[in-house]
Amino acid sequence: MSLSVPRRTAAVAVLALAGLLGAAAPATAAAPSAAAVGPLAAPDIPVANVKAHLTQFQSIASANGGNRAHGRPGYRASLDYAKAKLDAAGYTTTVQQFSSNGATGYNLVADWPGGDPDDVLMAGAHLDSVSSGPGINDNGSGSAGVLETALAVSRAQLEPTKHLRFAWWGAEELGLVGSRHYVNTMPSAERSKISGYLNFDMIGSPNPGYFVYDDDPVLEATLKDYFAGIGVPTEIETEGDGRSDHANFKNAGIPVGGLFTGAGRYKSSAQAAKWGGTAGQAFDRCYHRSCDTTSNIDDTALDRNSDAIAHAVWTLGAEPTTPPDGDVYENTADVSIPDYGAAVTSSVTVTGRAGNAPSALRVGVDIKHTWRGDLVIDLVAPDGSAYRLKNASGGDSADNVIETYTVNASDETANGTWQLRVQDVARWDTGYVDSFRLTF
Ligand code: DTR
Ligand code: CA
Ligand code: ZN
Ligand code: ZN
Repeated sequence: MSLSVPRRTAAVAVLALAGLLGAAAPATAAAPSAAAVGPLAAPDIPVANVKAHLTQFQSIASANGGNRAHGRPGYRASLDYAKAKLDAAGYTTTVQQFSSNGATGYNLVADWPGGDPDDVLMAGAHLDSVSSGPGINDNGSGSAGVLETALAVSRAQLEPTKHLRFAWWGAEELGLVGSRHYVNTMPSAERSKISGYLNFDMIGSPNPGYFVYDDDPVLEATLKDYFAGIGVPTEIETEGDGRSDHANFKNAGIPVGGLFTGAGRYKSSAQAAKWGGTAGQAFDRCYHRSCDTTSNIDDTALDRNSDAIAHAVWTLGAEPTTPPDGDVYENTADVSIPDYGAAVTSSVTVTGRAGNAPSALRVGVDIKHTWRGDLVIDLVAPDGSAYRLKNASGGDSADNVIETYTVNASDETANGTWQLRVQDVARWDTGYVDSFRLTF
C-alpha cells in the first residue's frame, strides 16, 4: 500500500519535563515529594565507583583462570556481581540463557520500574572478555560505566518519561551472540517499543580517543553534546560498524548510538594533538591480550565516558520519542531489487507545498538486503535531478540499509513525484525496498 500522507507531530517537551520530575504535572501541581523528584541534569558518575566495579571484575578473573570469557566461570561470576548490585538497587532483573559453542551463555537485563512501557530506552555493554585475559577495558569498562549509571538512576529515584532498560551481553567476543539472541527472540511487538539502543564497548582505553557512533543522528548528537559541553573534541567512530552489539539492534531497525575510546588502531599525530596521549601507538595496546587488566585503563577517559552515558540516559529518557517535526510522505510498498540487475524505484507524491524543498530534507530509507555493499541508492527529485545517497562498497558485507539521510534539496520544487532509486550492481545477494520516507 502506498502512502503519501503528511503527518505533523507535535513536540511534547513540557510534558517530558514534567515526566522527569514525576507524574505529568497536574493542573494544580502539588509539590513533588523528594522521592519523586529526579535531578533535571544527570549527576556526576563517580569514577571511583566505576573503578571499584573494574576491581571486582579483575578479582573475578584472577580467581577464575584469568578471564571472564563465555562459557567460563568468570563470566557467570561477573554477571552475578552486577545482578546483585541491581537487585539491591530496586531493578527488575532477568537472566536470559542461550547456547553458543557448546556452552551456556547468559544475558543480564535490568528494567527500571516505571516510564512509558511502549517507549523503551536501552543502554548496554558486553560483559564477556576474550579467553586470553580479564577484559578490563574490553569490555569491563563499558559494563562498569553502564552499571554505575543504572545505580545512579536508582540513587536519584529517577522517574523518566521513557522506560529505562539496561543490559549486559554474553558471548559478544564469539560474534555478538548474546545480543543477537536477545533481539531475535524478542517478539516484534516488544522490539518495536525500543526507541533507541546505546552501546558502550571499550570506554577506558589507556591511550584514548573520543569516538561517537554515527548511526542515529539524535543519539549521536546527544552524546556529542556532552563532550562539547566539557570541551573535548570527538570523532565519528568508523571502524565499529557491525563489530559490537549495537549491530543487532540496528539490523532490526532500532536507532543506535554509542561511544568508543579505541582498540588496536594507532593514534595519529593530529589525534594526539587534540586528545593528548601518544601518537604512533595503539589506543589500547592490550586489546584482546592478557595485559588488559585494571592497569590498562585511562581514568579520565573512563570518567568522561561514564558521565556521557549518564547524560544520554537522563536526556533521552526525559523525552518521549515522537517522529521529527514535519510532514512525512511515505511509501511502504515492498519493491523487489533484482540481483545484479536494473534499477528499481519507490516513489512518493508531494502536493500542496509552496516553494522549494528544504536544505535539510530527511530521506528515510529502509532496505532489507544481504551484503548491502552491492547497492547504489539515489534520491531522484521531481525534475529528474539525482542525489547520491549511497555508493556501492564491495567490502560492506553487513545486512540492510536502515538510515535517515539529510539532503540539501533547496534547488528542487517540493511538489511532484520523488523517487528512491536502488540498483544492485554485484552478483548474488538480493533484497527489497521495505519503505521510503521523506520528512519536510
Ligand atoms: N570492542 C571490540 C570490538 C570493536 C572493535 N572496534 C570497535 C569499534 C566500535 C565498537 C566496537 C569495536 C571487541 O569486542 O572485540
Ligand atoms: Ca564522572
Ligand atoms: Zn573484544
Ligand atoms: Zn568489546
